[in-house]
Amino acid sequence: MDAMNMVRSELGEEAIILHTKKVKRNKLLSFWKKEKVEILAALDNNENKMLKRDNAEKKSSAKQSFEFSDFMAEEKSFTDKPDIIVPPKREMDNSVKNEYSSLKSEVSGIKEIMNEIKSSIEKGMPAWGETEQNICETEIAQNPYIQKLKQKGMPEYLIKSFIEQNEDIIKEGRDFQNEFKEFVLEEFSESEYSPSENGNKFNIFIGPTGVGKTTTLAKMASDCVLNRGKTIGFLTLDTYRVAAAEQLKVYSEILNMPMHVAYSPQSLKDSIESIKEEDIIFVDTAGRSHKNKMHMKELERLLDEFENKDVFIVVSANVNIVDIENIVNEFGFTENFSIIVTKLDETSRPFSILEIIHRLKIPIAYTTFGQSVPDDIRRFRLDEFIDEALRGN
Ligand SMILES: Nc1nc2c(ncn2[C@@H]2O[C@H](COP(=O)(O)OP(=O)(O)OP(=O)(O)O)[C@@H](O)[C@H]2O)c(=O)[nH]1
Ligand SMILES: [Mg+2]
Repeated sequence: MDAMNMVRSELGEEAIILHTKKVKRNKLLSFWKKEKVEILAALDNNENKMLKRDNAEKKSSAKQSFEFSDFMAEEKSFTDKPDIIVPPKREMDNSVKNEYSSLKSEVSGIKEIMNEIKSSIEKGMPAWGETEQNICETEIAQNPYIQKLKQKGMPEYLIKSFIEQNEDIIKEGRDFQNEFKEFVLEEFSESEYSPSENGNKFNIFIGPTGVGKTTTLAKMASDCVLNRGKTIGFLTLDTYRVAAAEQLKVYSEILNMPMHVAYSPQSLKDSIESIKEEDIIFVDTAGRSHKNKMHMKELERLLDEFENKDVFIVVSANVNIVDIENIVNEFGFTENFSIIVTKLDETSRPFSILEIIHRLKIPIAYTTFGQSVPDDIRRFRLDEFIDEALRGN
C-alpha cells in the first residue's frame, strides 16, 4: 500500500498529507532494515473530529502494522484543534431559574444606581447617598489643630461632632484645646475605671503574647509593696514559655515577696492555699493567641478557680482597633474585667485608644508607657491622658 492509501484507510477519504520525512536510522541498523518514512496527516474539516478520534483509537490497534500511525499519535496534539464539547441543551431546574432571576434583578438594581450616580455627577450634584460634603474634608477641617488631632489617631466621628459643635471657635483661629478637652470628657463621661470597693484578692493578667503582662504586673505589684505597704504574693500559671517563671522570680526576690508556680489544676489549688494570707495575689498567665479556641477554654477553666478576682485584659497600643476588639471579645469570657493598654510610648496615634472605650464600652484601667519597673504605669484618667496625648508633635 502506498502512503496515501495508508493515510486514507486510517483517517478516511478527507485525509490530507501535511508533511513527509525520511527517518534517519543508526547507520548499522539502517544497513539491515528498510528505510523508514514519517508522515504527518490530518483531516481538514471540523465535523470529522469524532472520526479523527475514532481513528486515533483505531490507530493504536493498528500500531504494529503501520509505523506512520505511531508518529501521528505523537503529533496529534500539534495537528488537532482543541476538542470542543458542547453539552446537550437542558431545561433549567427551578432553583437555577430562581437564582438566575434574582441575579438579574440585582444587576438591574446596580445598573439603576450607576445611572443615578452618573446623572448626578453630570448635573454637578452630590452623588447618590451623599447629601452633603463630609465635614472632615471641608476647609474648616484643614485647621492645623484639627489636623493634629487626626494625626494622633482621633476617631473621625469625634472630630466631626467636635467641628459641628465648635465651628465658630475654630473659624476664629483660637487655640481650642480646653474646648476640645471638655468635649471629650463629656463624650466619655462614664468611662472611668473604678476598682472594686475593698480591692479583690486576685489580680489576674491575661492577653496575647508579648504585650507586657508580666512587666505590667510587676509594676503594679511594686506599687502595692513600695507605696501602699501591702503584702503580696506572685503566682504564675505560665509554665508554657521557657524562663517565664524566672522572669517573675526576679521581681519576687527584689520585693522579697513569695512566689508560686502552678503546674496543674491541683497544684494551683495548693498554691492559692499557701499564699492566701497575703493582701493581694498577682497572677501571671501565659500569652495566648486569642484565635486558639482550645487555649481560650483552658484559660477560662483556670480562671474559674479564683474567686474575688480583678481580671485585666492587657492589649498593646500599637495594635489596630479591629484586632484589639477581636482580642477583647475572645478574652472577655470572664465577668468584671477591665483593660490595660501598654506601650503607649510606641504609638504615634494615642487617641485611637479612645475607640476602645467607645466601641467596646469597657473602661481602661491603666496605661503603660515604657519598660521601666515600677515607674512607667499610670491609672487611666481621661483628662490627664488628653493633656499628655496633645503634648508634643
Ligand atoms: N516600650 C514598651 N515596652 C514594654 C512596655 N511594657 C512591656 N514592655 C516590653 O515588652 C516586652 C514583653 O514584655 P512581657 O512583660 O514579657 O510581656 P508578656 O505579655 O508577659 O509576654 P508573654 O508572657 O511572653 O506573653 C518586654 O521587652 C517589656 O520590657 C511598655 O509599656 N512600653
Ligand atoms: Mg509574661
